[in-house]
Amino acid sequence: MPNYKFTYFDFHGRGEATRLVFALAGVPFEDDRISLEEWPNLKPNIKFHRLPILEVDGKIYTESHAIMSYLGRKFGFYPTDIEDAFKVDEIIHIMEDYLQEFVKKHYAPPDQKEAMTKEYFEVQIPRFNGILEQLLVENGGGKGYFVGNEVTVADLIVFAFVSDYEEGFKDFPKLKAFMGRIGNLDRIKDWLNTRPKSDY
Ligand SMILES: N[C@@H](CCC(=O)N[C@@H](CS)C(=O)NCC(=O)O)C(=O)O
Repeated sequence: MPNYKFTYFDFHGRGEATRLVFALAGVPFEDDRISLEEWPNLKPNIKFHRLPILEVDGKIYTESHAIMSYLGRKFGFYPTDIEDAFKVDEIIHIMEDYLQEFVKKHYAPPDQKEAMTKEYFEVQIPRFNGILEQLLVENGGGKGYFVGNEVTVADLIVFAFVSDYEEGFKDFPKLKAFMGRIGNLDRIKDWLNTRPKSDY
C-alpha cells in the first residue's frame, strides 16, 4: 500500500471530499492539517504555493478535483463508462461554481459582506441545491446516488460541501434523503464522528 499524505487547512473547503474518499475506501492516510497561522511560512515550500496537495510515496499531486478523481479511479469511485464519467465531471464542475459563490461571500469586503451573505443564503444555496435535486431525480428518480448505482466521487464532493449547512437542503426532499444515505454509510459515519470539528 502506498504511503498517502494529504495536506490541507484545518477546515472542509477543498479538502474534505478527498478525506471522505480515503474514509470510504478504508485506506489509511496522513491527515496533515495546516493552521492559517503557520501557512505563510510553509507556503513558499509548497508546490504552486496552494493547498491541497497529495503526496504519494514522495510524489506530489496538486489541484483538489484532480486529486479526488485520481483517488476515485484508484479506489473504485469513478465510473469507467464514458457517459457516467461525464456526469461525474459535470457535477464536479457544478460544485466548483457552488464553492466559488461561498468563497465570494466568505471573503467579501466589509462593505459588501452583508449583501453578499444574504445573496448567498437566499439565492445561491436554493439555486445550487435545486440543481442537485434535479440531477438526483434524473438518475432513476432520485432514490440512489448521483451517477449510476454506486457511490462515486460526485456523491462525496456534494456531501462534503452541502452537509455543512443542513438548513439549506431541508426543502429538497431527494437531496435531503441522499445526504442521509451517504451520512449513514458505516465508514462515512465513523469519519464524521471522529474527524476534527469545523464549521465549513
Ligand atoms: N484550483 C485549486 C485552488 C486551490 C486554492 O485556491 N487553495 C486555497 C485554499 S482553498 C489556498 O491555498 N489558499 C491559500 C493561498 O492562496 O495562499 C484547487 O482546487 O486545488
